Amino acid sequence: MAPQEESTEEAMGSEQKPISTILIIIAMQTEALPLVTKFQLSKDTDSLFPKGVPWVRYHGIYKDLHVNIIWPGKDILLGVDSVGTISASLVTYASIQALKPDLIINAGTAGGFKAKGACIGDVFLASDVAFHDRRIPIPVFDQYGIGARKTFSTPNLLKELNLKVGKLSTGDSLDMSPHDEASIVANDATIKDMEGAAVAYVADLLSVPSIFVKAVTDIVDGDKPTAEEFLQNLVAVTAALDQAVTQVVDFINGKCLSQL
Ligand code: FMC
Repeated sequence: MAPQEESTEEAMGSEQKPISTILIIIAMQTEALPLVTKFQLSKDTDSLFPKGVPWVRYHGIYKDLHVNIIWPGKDILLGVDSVGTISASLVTYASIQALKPDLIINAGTAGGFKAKGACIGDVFLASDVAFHDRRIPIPVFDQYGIGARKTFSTPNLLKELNLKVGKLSTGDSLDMSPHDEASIVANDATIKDMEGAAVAYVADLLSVPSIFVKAVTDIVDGDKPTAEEFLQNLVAVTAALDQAVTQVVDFINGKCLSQL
């Protein structure tokens, strides 16, 4: 058999075997810890990651799944969660290399646009992701900067769970400059975060399907200051997020990628 045919068969095989290993990438400790408890995961003692990095892996068996929660940890100098695209890309890359997951779930909080139907506490499954702070006004580089891509399609999961669907726009700021706003509108986004499109880029690069579960902590086009609203709602909205992620994982259990 020609090598090309073999690899096609292999690829089809992985679509049809039950999902075995999942990687849940979560930027903030507050979001991650309730899920660590829920899935009864333990902290990795013998880190897969290079010595000295703050990245943390929690792992264990939940139902028929090897579940890994990866949290980029606290910044070594400042002691705050390592949010944003750089840490998200690095941990996604290192975790895929080490764990060869069947599926990635990027779970987290996000800002939502009420004009597009988002409310505080809503949980979204992103249909598409793109960046809003990588402006390169040269033909084709402009599209590279935006980095728009579709997420892995999960029609059955959507039918089963009560999640909203919308496009996600990612950038490295919590606030929104007028430039960012114009790009977010151009991206047709309903929700805005600081990691999603970066995780999607790395997952695509290494051919791992990825989905994005995002809960709305703040209304970007509302009248409250974002940082204040975000901090006020973080804990309560995290409960909704964690409930949705548990439902997603329960749905995935025992299924193949093609059944999602
Ligand atoms: N804009 C951008 N990011 C976020 C947001 C908003 N209005 N609300 N919540 C978030 C997410 C980001 O993805 C970060 O992980 C964290 O919460 C805020 O630092």
